[in-house]
Amino acid sequence: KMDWNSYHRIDDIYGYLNYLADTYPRLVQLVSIGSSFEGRPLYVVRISSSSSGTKPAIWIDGGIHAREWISPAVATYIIQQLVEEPSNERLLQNVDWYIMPVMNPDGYEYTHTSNRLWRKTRSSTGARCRGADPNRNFGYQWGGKGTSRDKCSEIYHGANAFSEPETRAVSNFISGKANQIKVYLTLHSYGQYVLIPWGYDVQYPIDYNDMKDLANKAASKFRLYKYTVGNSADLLYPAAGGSDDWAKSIGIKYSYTVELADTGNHGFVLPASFIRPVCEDFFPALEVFVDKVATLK
Ligand code: 0X9
Ligand code: ZN
Repeated sequence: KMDWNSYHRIDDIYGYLNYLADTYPRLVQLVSIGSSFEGRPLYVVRISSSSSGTKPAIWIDGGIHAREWISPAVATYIIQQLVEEPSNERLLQNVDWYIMPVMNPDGYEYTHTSNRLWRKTRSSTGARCRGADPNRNFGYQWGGKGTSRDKCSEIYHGANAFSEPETRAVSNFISGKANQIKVYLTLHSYGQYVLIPWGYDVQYPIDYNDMKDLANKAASKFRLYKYTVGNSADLLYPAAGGSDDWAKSIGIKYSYTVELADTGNHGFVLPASFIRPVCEDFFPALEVFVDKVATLK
């Protein structure tokens, strides 16, 4: 089973997802949307209280970057709360959920076995260095600012857009549901930011103010950690080929990158004692997205 007092290996996480799907078959479907480079399944958890299910949906992913362990921990916590906590039932009333807790399972496992600070996928590049940065590999403004064609770089953009099986599977799955998915949230660490596109350059979507209003509302729910809301390229740096920009580009209006705790004291190596507080602090913000989706026409 699962707990949020320690970080877990990929097999434990996948075991938990399978357990939930077996235990709550009317509520939870485990969809394998493809295979990672090393052959692991790429799991999306669909949570829906209706059997005919096409309510507007919220997508959440974690674990794009291997070393950002708090991200899969928060994503699995959200799944647990939505499925196993009866008081959260109203979050399922008007909304379907697609949650992919570990988008880059090969990288995630590699940070447990070999290199705690690995970031990228584990695909072979033909060169000495493995892997592409999945958050430079999406097909919008691919290869632009803040990316590298050096295969050994941490921000290597890959051989081409969607060269990685992980990003390709996600883009195929989301593209097929682009009309249903109203909110795209991708969980990263660290910095305590809610980042708004565009990320490829200091550019603002035409509906930037709508996006910022919703992000501010969500951020106002945080009690323990203070998150800064703003444009991604402004607050961090321009970086092209990100998943948030791609989701925005295909018409998902409310697309955000959340950089979870902390602000750099522990950075990527956040102690396990932070998992519960970060999860519990984040969860109430989801209500804000649910309310928005439920009232969209
Ligand atoms: O650089 C990234 O990919 C993200 N930061 S992280 O420290 N988790 O690596 C920020 C991505 C923001 N979005 C875009 N630049 N599109
Ligand atoms: Zn990241």
